[in-house]
Amino acid sequence: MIDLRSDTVTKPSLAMLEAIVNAKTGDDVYGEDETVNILQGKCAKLTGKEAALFVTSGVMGNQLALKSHTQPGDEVIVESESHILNYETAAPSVISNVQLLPVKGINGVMTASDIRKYVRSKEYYFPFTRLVCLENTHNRAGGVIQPIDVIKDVSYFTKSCGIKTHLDGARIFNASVETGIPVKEYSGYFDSVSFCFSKGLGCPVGSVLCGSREFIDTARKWRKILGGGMRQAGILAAPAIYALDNNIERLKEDHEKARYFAVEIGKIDGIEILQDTVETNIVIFTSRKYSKKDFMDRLKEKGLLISSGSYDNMRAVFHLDVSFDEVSLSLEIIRSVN
Ligand code: TLP
Repeated sequence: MIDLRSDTVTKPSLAMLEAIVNAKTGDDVYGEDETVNILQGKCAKLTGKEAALFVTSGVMGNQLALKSHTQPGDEVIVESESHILNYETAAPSVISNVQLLPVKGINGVMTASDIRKYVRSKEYYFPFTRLVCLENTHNRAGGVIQPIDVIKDVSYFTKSCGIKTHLDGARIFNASVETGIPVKEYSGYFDSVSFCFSKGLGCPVGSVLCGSREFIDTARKWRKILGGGMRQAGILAAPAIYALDNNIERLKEDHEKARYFAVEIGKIDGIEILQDTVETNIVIFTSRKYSKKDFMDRLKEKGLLISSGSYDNMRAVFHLDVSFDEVSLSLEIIRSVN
């Protein structure tokens, strides 16, 4: 089976498994896991933040950020196709008691002038606009990279109104290797940033949240409240360290696979690609001939898994466990069912 459902489906490599076996561990609830501490130090440095917190998942990173930045009754501005709004099980309302305000961007990109219109004035009956979240790369828009000038403008504008910013950087390394802009530069425009080890970096588990020391101390408390305090978590931090040292540059290969796939699938009659250009490792497309479910079932029968995107869209995600040959094979399968 060729699995293009997500870059989360990768299995730990032998080298990662060795890192797990050799990990020095301790009880992280006491702050004594050497490997977790090394990983957190590395992530803080990488993002230019004072501190970092290893967490179980991307959702936990985002939700701890929301919880630590906001007060109940606050409003949080997100892009209308963002992961936080669409795939996090309404957690902001459950955990933080905040209201999300979706702002429609173009291809996942909302600008400072889009956001400006939605910032509340100070009348007592309005919620307080506390936080703006961006997503880079943008998943539902098809791995779109947020343009750095847009990020700069959003940062400048939000700072000028005292609004905090969080970056859902689940796939920030995909953006960084493609643009050449360091993760530290991207992160510098935000109060907090989270990113995932369990996506393109190929780890079995884990994400990280980075920010000021005070912010991370608050997030650590909330992580514990949510049951996310881990003990000998070094066995999960070790593959993450391995991934940071070895698996970042190779993301470019995944982008090449995605671009090749997009060009070829675009030639198939009845298939339409969402993006004008594929910027990173995600390709979103629709079939004019079949319903989404029908098309996906047909592919599955022939040995290809893809995922359901938003609305009529289907999604193929490229990662380190799919070879160039398998990309060609998946195109053959798609041609054969179409
Ligand atoms: N995205 C998953 C699904 O939930 C859709 C995927 O397969 O792409 N932020 C972004 C931008 C994400 O794409 C994801 C995962 C997360 C956060 C959450 O990460 P996890 O799954 O580790 O909680």
